[in-house]
Amino acid sequence: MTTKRIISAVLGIVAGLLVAVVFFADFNQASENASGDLKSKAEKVYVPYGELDEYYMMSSGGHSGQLFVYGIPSMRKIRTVPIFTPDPATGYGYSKETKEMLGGFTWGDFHHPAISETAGDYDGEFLFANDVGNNRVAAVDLSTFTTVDIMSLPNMGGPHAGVFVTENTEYIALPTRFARPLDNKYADLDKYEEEYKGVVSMTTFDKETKKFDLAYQIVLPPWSYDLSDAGKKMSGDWIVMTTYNSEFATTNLEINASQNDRDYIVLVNWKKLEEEVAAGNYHDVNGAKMIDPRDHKGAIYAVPVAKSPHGVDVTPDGTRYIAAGKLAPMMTVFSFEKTFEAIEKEDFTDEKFGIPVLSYESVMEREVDPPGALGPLHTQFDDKGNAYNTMFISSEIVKWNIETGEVIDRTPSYFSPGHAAAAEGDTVSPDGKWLVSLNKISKDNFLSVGPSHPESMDLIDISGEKMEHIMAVPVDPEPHYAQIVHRDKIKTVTVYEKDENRENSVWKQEDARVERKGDEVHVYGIAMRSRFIFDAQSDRPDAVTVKEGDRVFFHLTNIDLDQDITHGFGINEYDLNFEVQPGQTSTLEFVADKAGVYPIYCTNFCSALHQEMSGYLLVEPK
Ligand code: CUK
Ligand code: CUA
Repeated sequence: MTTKRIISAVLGIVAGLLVAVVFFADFNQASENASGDLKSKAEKVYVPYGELDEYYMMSSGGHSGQLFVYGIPSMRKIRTVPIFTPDPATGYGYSKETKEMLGGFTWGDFHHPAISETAGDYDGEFLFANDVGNNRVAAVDLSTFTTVDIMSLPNMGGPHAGVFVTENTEYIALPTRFARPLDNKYADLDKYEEEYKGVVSMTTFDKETKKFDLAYQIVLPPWSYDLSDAGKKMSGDWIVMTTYNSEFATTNLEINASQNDRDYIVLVNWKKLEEEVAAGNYHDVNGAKMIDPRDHKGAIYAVPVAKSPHGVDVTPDGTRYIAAGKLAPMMTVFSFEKTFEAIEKEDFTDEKFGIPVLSYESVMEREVDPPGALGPLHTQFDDKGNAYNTMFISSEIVKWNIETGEVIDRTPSYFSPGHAAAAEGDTVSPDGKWLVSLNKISKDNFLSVGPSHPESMDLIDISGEKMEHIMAVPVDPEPHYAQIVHRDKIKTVTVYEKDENRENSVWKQEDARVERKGDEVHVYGIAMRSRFIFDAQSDRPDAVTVKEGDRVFFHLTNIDLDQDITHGFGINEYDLNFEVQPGQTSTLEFVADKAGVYPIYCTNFCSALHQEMSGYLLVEPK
């Protein structure tokens, strides 16, 4: 065995023992919990029929590429919203518009939701999502809970460390996870330090057109970035990002990227850079306006942080930023005031890639190290000046006071939490009500479904001095982060507005028609209870005849302007299915490459005569 291998093996055994010890400890506590006041716990989560949950929880779906929507406190799942992944249940990725939006990709890896903010508070209008798998950012319109735009990001290696939004959603920021050469260039791994780069994408979103734009990017050292945050109030012009792999390891990262005692937090003044970009001070790289720290003094700084941090969060009042380290068992509180002073005094110890490094001592306010708490990952907040940290390895939530560092309470989670989400817990005004621990492991807490177990989520009441664990529920892979928003902030529509000028829409039955343009067939059709009308002139208005090889477009408008009267549209044996919600117009485009007779039917149960809502596609052989 090489020395490295021995170290690796020893680390593995130690980690395994720790996890085992923790699990046994947790099970003892679980049985103690079971003898507690179960009735009052049940009452806390029981939402009587006819009443609604107080909060929405918007949870990332990880590599499912979807958004999971839950009600809190009942923990009932309300909806799956497809974002990066096709979804036959809603026809997402099958209709022309959504297929184009997915851009040919079949999955995404969604880690961090961010609800749009006004003055540092959720405004409930849009939700943004990152795709670590295929370098994209997406927006979900929270009036319809549908994905409205997806943008690909150049020069990125997995935008893991976002999304997070600045105070008034000026920017939706996405730092990369893996370093890559810029501009899709090839460079050998031996050239890692010189040729590979970390990149932060600063994107904007227009609420009117519902479209993203890539405002600019910042090129950074080839460190790896983890979930980061925007400043608030006094720090509102800044974003803070944690990094690891200051070792520039290119192989065996679990050992090689964990050597240095310190990694870095990078601070960026986005307001300053915005001015620089407006003044044309950038380089064009692969279609992006690229900012290089070496050319821009006074906007980008680094602060040393305990090794291999996994996240950094700004306190609700915006005065501090808190980092937690996977390998250093503590939370570190940094002061923005001290940071700004050190910058003012140019109190720098070093420079990395043109980035001045501040001294740790000059900006650090406090290290919080609860005995035996291991693997702190992410931080949430309540309304009383307390922070809540997930402890991945010791499998617990630690509550502590930000001002004093005093540890107030600890409660086990079942098991190994990544993020936690508190009610409005990352805004300027947290509610201090519920905290959901998003766990990587459920062990045998649920009925077995084979070798792979579900992930789990714990609901914890944080309204009192002591935390109270209420319940655990299973969840599909894999929530990383979630946000919990008060229901009053979400304003959904009941139907899509009737718009006579909408492209391809048909509102009067007599206007339904089939138009041929060369070998393209355009059907301007209607879906209504309980029939399709494709061609009002035909004596069989629900049948369409095309020739083999034709390119067929079904433009379908749902003219039932009543909520929840959604119609589906499936073509038997053609592997096609999409839907039109009330008042919506949508298009299905395909090539009729199979001759024969193919039934068309409504896939979404819409009325007593839903079964009769059908027709035929007749494809004449060549
Ligand atoms: S990460 Cu998964 S638990 Cu992508 Cu924010 Cu920390
Ligand atoms: Cu329309 Cu079923």
